Amino acid sequence: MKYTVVLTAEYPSVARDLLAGEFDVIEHPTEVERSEDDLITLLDEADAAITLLSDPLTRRVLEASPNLRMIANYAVGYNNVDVEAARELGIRVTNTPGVLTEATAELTMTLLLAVLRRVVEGDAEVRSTGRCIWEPLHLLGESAFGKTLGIVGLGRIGSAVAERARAFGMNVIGVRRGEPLDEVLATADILSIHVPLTAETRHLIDRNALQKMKRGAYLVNTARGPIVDENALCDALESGQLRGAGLDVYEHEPGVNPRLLAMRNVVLLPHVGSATEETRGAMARIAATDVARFLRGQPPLHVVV
Ligand code: 8YV
Repeated sequence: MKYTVVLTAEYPSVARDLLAGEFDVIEHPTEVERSEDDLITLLDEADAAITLLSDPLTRRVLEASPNLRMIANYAVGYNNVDVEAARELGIRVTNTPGVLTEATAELTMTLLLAVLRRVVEGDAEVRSTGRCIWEPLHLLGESAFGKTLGIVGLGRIGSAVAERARAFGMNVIGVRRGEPLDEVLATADILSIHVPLTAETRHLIDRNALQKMKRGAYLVNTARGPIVDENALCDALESGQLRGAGLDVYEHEPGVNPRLLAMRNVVLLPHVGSATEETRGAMARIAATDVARFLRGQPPLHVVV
């Protein structure tokens, strides 16, 4: 009897190619707002599944999925999985670390530079006027060179951002996860978030933290939205406490705070940190390889629990 692997979305084809033949593969269309009940239905037959960050793998879902022995989460983050419940139920969980470090660090620099240099405003202007207007005081931004970048979280991605920022002539200061933030908040001209979302990091950047930042500083977030109190961020942007923000992630994805949509001093991307062909393909290969290894009785290579 073949094991059944459920793919909860359309992943790069390498995932299917690595699994089809040896296993029964059931592929579902991508769904960014899947409910627990929908997921329970999808996982009914699954011995293993490759899942998206937007799949709520709660205790209820895990308990209601009788055959499920393994989840390969198609992301380095796994805040969508109740890891404690998985551990108790003996469900193996894997993730896709490493292969998205560079892509996410590049996107962080993209957002940082785009906000400082008002790239999106400039693009919108050229398109709407059909003209290239040159004036000495027009669309002035700020230089990254000589600025201090504060990095919250010095893991793989935070360290890769530090390396890139230094190449742009920035001073880089960082704090490791769990260390006090006061100094980095008070010193950074731009603050960039690179910690995972956990109970401890939820609203790590709250109203109080935003108040401790330099007036006119910037915030970049390519990690997870709920690490920042989005309402407090909107207040800080509206009051001028922050001059701008570059965001790839939001507190209530797929929703985006309407206040952010109305601001010209923020650059908003749809959670595309890992969205390069190279990286998404590599993530699919890692997830599928670990599923195959697990179902063959070999240890997976990227174990969370
Ligand atoms: C993914 C991510 O785009 O890996 C992560 O943690 O946030 C991104 O790489 C997203 O998780 C896709 O599920």
